[in-house]
Amino acid sequence: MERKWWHGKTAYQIYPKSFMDSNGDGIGDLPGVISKLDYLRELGADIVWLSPIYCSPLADQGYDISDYFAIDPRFGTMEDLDRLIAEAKARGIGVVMDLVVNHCSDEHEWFKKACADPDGRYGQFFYIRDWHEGEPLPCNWRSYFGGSVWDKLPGHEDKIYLHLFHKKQPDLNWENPDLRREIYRMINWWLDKGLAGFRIDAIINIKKLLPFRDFPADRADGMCSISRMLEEAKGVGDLLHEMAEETFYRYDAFTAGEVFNDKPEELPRFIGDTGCFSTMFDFSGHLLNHSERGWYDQAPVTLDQWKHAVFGSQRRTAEVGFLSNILENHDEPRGVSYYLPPEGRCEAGKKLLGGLSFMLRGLPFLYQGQELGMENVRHRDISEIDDISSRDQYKVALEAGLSPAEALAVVDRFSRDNARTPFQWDDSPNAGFTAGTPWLPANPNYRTLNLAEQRRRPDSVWRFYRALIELRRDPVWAETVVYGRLEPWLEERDGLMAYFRRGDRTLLVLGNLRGETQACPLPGKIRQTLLDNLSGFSVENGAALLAPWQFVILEMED
Ligand code: TEU
Ligand code: CA
Repeated sequence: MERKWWHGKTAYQIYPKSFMDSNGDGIGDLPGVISKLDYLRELGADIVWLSPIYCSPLADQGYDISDYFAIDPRFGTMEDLDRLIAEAKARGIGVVMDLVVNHCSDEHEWFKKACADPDGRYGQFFYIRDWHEGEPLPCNWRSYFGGSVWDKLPGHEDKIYLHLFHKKQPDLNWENPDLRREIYRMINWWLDKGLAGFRIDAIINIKKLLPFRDFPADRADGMCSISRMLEEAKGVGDLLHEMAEETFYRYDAFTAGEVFNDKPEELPRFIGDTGCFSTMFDFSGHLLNHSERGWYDQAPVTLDQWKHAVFGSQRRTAEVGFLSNILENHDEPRGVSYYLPPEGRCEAGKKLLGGLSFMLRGLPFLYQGQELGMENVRHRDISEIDDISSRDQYKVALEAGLSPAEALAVVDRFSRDNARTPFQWDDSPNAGFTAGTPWLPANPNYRTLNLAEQRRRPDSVWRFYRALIELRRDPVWAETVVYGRLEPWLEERDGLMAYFRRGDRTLLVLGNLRGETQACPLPGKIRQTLLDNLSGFSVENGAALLAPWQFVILEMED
């Protein structure tokens, strides 16, 4: 495998709206991010991904872009962004932006022109079809946020357009070379500004199954999940390679693909040496227990399930490339609330989960607040939820017969708002995020769970994450931590997650996934303990006695 400049880095996702508000309007902004660059440096982040800050009506929190070349005034100005890129660079941090090109906003001028003249140039930028009341739709696919993927084209009684996501997110027609050229021009314009690269949104969806057709319904609404068409659609790799050649390769840019529904044979073309992305996220944990029926139908995920899922991903990619390992992002609940059983949601458990994920082979991607062990929030009423996806899933749960209280509990478990509450800087009002009223209330636990408190305490979750990042950059360990082969140890043993990292040194990572002490047989002699989330362990008869939720990184004799 060819070595790349970004392999040894640690990446960090910022959700700008909820990171730091500089002007008291309750919305996080770019000057806020700039004011925290020293913090990011101190933590050890090398690559920072900003969720969208382009002009947007914020129907889907910025994933609905109305102008790819402008910053939304709520987030700041282009000057702020230029300053952010420059000041980050001065601290050795590369800025990565979100590339959202499966769709744009219905308020983008392309879509407005398409509505004005569906048969003209811009009509071809979208999927527009003739349709008359009473006729069947071109296909029965259910949009990701509920309802049909088809809606009436504004201003036309007899035309409809396609949107796989919200109706304010019309899909762009990637079959059209004219559209593709516009997109590549835009990407290069940004890379010329000095971006380190992009996180690429929902990208598998750019290839549609044409001609459109129905699939068997999977819910009472008569519609089917979009995954059905993604399984059949062929040729996304060709589009992605063209994009990479026209843009990313020319700049040696870093790209992280948000890829769901990939096919095994596509892996080398996606993240191999000449792949169209640098890396893609490992969503195997998030896909566990997934149900097409909806969130209400998903059983809680266990740590043992998670272990097998990530080991599976490691196996599939060992000879191919680098995955980006995540526990959470802006679309997911907080990792500690999702993966840890209630009795494990303590600081030891949070460090255990963080350490096990961070030490996998691949690029560690932290999500803002993860380094503090931020947790899910509880809501009293669905009206407190902002996220469109959660509101849809609430309805789905009610329709399936759950009571409002049960449906709300489901939403609390999965809601994207869990990740979107303000970053908890300190115990001052609104967690120190804003001097005004935050657009989404802070998690009330900020009074005890916050950065200022964790900074003061040597055994905090935050200090533990810092130690993990330092280990990854330490020249003594980097070769092994970054490139070392991952080899599971005692893989079939429930309640234990253990693996070797074998490089120029041999590390053994051990995690006790249970709230009881357990003896873990050791494969050899320990040379030293590099990291421990508790305070040591004893060895009896060649086995390490691991305390509940204990996590250790050991150097072993070869
Ligand atoms: O998410 C893509 C995606 O597939 C979503 O359906 C995701 O599974 C869902 O949000 C879970 O509730 C990306 C972005 O990360 C997300 O924030 C956007 O809403 C979406 O694309 C549309 O741009
Ligand atoms: Ca602001």
